[in-house]
Amino acid sequence: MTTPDKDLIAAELDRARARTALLTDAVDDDDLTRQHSTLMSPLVWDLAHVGNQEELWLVRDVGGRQPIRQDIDHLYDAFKHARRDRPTLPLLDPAEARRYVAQVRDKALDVLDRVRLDERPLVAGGFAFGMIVQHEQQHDETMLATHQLRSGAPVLSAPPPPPGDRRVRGEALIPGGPFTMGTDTDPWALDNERPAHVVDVPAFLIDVAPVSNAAYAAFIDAGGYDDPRFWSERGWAHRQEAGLAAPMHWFRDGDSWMYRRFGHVEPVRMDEPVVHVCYFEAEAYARWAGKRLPTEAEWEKAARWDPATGRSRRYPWGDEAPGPEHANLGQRHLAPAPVGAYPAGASPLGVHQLIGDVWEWTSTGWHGYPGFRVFPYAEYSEVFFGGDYRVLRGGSFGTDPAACRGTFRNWDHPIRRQIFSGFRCARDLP
Ligand code: AVJ
Ligand code: FE
Repeated sequence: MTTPDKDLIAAELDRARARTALLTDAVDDDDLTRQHSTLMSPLVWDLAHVGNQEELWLVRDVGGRQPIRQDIDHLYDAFKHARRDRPTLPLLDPAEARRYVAQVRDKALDVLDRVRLDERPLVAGGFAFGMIVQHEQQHDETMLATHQLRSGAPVLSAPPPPPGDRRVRGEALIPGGPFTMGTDTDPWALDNERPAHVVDVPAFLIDVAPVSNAAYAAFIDAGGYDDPRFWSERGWAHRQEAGLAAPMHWFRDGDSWMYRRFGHVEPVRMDEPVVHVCYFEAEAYARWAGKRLPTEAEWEKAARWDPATGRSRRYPWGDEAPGPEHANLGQRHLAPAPVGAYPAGASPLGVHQLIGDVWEWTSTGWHGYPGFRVFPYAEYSEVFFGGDYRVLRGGSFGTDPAACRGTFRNWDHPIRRQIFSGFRCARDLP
């Protein structure tokens, strides 16, 4: 990726804000301030939090300007108040929050105009601005997940994704040997993606596509949820306690499976990747199928390693920025695309849909790479290292391209499934 210029940075800030506006203007004030699930913040919290982070980093730190609303910092500090408690805080109301984020943005753009992008490491390559773009886009994905949890009539719409291709099935063999994981050179890569380091990955097989609803329904029909042999001890305990019996948002209608998606009720599309499953469900499915989840390194090697040159690229298809032909990203569609829908996005070894559609659970815990250095703040990544998290890779239909690449790392608790999470399987060579 070449170093972004100021026009591109401003355009990326704009694009993120247009998405935030779409997600928050779609509902009324009552809906914005209400909590739709104790797992999520009220949408109006995400809105002002996005502005507050932008104020902290771009206006105060990069710009060296006076605070706009220091008095509200504590309300929007994610470490001070758990999501479930946020509705009880004296938050900015929707009109105040909109005014606040607009005011911050005006100042941030003024800072962008005046700043020299070669003066401090924080702004080299436009990093601080890129970090804020990615932060807003990540909260937009979180807000999209909140939309999926709200009840009531649909308020979002988008065209359906492109059709699938049944020929995309089976596994690809990824040869053993070293590859470069992570990056030193991507100007907007976050600290947890650095540094680049060589990992020797033994040969393995990986599914060419994420696990589909058809395959997952077969696991359910085979009694997968009722047989502890397929589940880890923790997974089984969680399955029992939470009463898991199908992916989140699925329900039975006679003999068929239905799901509720952004307010629409429809039959489950069997050729789509399964979404809204937790790590423990993914693990159980894999064991039932005689497979396992890929490690994070396996996933990244499958996504980035180019057998022709031995180099690691930015995406499965190369270094070119994702276009609509490559991957289902950016909320362009409000669903994962059917298996096989993106032949142009496949890797040289024939692995499809690694980027976009659904976040993919890996078996790896959340950790820093060898030589990790906090940049610029520990509360983004480092404080979660070693905690009860599993790494997810590849982004979903709700992930913006600005916050998605072959090196991008996400993480969550293994019981979480309100995120757009699915998986694919891998196995050792027989
Ligand atoms: C990387 C998605 C786990 O939402 O908790 C947003 C991203 N960090 N604001 C999260 C994030 C701070 C983070 N995840
Ligand atoms: Fe945040």
